[in-house]
Amino acid sequence: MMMQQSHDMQAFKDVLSKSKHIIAVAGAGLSAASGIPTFRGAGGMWRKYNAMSLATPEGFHENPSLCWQFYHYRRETANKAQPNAAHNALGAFSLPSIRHLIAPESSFTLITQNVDGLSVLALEKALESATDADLNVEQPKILEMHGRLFDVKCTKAECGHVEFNRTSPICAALQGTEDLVEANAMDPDIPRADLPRCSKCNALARPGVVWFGEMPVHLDTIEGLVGRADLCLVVGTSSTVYPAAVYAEVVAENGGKVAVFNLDRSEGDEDANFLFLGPCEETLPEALS
Ligand code: BJW
Ligand code: ZN
Repeated sequence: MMMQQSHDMQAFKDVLSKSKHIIAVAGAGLSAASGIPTFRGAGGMWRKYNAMSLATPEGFHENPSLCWQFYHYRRETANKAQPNAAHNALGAFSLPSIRHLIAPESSFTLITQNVDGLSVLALEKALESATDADLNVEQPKILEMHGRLFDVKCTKAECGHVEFNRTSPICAALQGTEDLVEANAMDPDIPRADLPRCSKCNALARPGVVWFGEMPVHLDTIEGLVGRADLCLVVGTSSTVYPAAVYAEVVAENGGKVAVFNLDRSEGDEDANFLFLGPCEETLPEALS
């Protein structure tokens, strides 16, 4: 029998209140209201820039100058951005003291594909009003599966040094190049010696994000959480990039429920139990309150 899809917020809240192992799988739409461009769709970055030159290890090694300018631009944009109401709703829901009023005795982890760090900032803000019970929770609250924009990673395998670095600009040679990126007129010739270097061994450094063909991070933990989840919220993702694209499907196959929050239709949303079309910065605060 065909499943009837619901758009009823109260019916969703009833399911939420009975769920015990809740996960959210988020994508670029979560940060759209914070002024961070998405990748696909109208205005998406992969419409204007070549993903294969900028978001693959091969593209980086071919031309680290172009790649670093793109990630410098992304760092500058993220540095100026603030969490929006959707990040804040997820941040508050991560605190047991708040969540247990909505979904008693449940666990919750946010699995995000975003690299901008805004969910972490929102959680830090929520933790400012946390109770002791909130602080003692051991389970991971946020898993940034595509890495972090502000991690800078050594390209030398023997070194492997990774450093969290929010410096703006990350090096003198990149200063002002964000305007060239905006105009899609990047300079392909910044000498390697002038690009970010490893602070330990001085080899060329790279952004600490996960590119196409690379293994996402925290996969073991994520697979464990997906395997036991009884509710999966899919927030602001086109659900076209693997492995994140399959998590909702796995939860559904295991008998769990899926709720999609997206501005527009997305891959596989016809199979979700709940579909809330609209800006997640509006739908999510209502759903998680
Ligand atoms: C709103 C909104 C609002 C807007 N409110 N909503 C063929 C078949 C199957 C797989 C493959 C294949 N060929 C290659 C692969 C593997 C590849 C892949 O999936 N490719 C596909 C393109 C086909 N995947 C990989 O290589 C991954 N690694 C991997 O598979 O390792 C092997 C392995 C893993 C596990 C088990 C076994 C083996 C790595 C993928 C790395 C992706 N990297 C990027 C760049 C990261 C760094 C950076 O940020 O620059 O990650 S690409 C880009 O896409 C970025 C994103 O995280 C990712 C997902 O995009 P997202 O978030 O969904 O954004 P959009 O723009 O697509 O969608 C935004 C959505 O928001 C839209 O739906 C809007 O409607 C919505 N929206 N405003 C609500 N206000
Ligand atoms: Zn190094």
